[in-house]
Amino acid sequence: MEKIVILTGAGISAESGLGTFRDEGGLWAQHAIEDVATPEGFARDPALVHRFYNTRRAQAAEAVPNPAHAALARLEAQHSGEVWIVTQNVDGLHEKAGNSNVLHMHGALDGALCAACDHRWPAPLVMAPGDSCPSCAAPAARPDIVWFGEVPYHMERIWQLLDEADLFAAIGTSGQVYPAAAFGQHAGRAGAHTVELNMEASVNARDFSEARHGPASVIVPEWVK
Ligand code: BV8
Repeated sequence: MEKIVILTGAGISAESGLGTFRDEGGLWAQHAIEDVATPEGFARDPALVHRFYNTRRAQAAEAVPNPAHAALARLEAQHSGEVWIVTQNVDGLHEKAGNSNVLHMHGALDGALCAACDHRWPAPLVMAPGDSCPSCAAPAARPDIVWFGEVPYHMERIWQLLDEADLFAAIGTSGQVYPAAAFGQHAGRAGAHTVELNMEASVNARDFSEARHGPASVIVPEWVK
């Protein structure tokens, strides 16, 4: 049975109105990465980091899946083999579209994490410095997001999926953040057919044997058919 593994990045959610990171006016143009997406930034100014994620959590709560997300949900429902989505995105749009095999390697906006005891719980829409952990009561609640320098979630399972994939697709990612940026090369070397679906060629386009360029809401439904 053909196993399909799909990596998604911010580009797949752009047409749902959620900002990407490195496009013109993107999230990293508004905030320095080290200030809002590192543990050091959170320690330095937790209020700024909570504001950054509160804004994105509210936007994600309102966002609706676009035809690219819907096409991947159709693919999982119709494909005879397994379909897995490994997403760098922290919005819940793949689940809203109907996919169930979704691995959030960079965490999720709807999750909260205790920096003191590692307890996880559903995040409130608004978080603030000093929010306490419902388990250990420490005032150490943070967004359950993987920041730079932190180890992404589900890595063992992801490498295994990449080793077993017959088809690997990367959708809407600039290929600049590791370890996700290495998945295309890894899957290709393990024997998968690799395809990149993106607005334009990513920095690691050479890792893919096929490329389709254009807006995700157009090229992903065409690719899924
Ligand atoms: C780790 C938090 C160790 C969530 C994020 C030097 C060399 C190599 C690596 C490193 C290095 N120095 C440091 C590192 C490691 C570092 C890293 O890669 N840094 C980079 C900047 C060099 N990585 C880490 O620290 C990671 N941890 O390495 O731990 C380890 C690893 C493995 C095993 C054990 C230990 C942790 C990385 C996670 C950081 N957290 N964000 C959040 O706030 O959202 S990363 C951030 O970038 C987001 O998560 C985002 O998902 C991710 C990738 O960005 P993209 O999704 O690709 O978005 P981007 O805007 O860049 O691109 C959008 C693309 O879409 C564009 O190509 C555009 O053309 C396209 N597009 C736009 N519109 C559309 C479209 N396509 C189609 N249709 C459209 N409409």
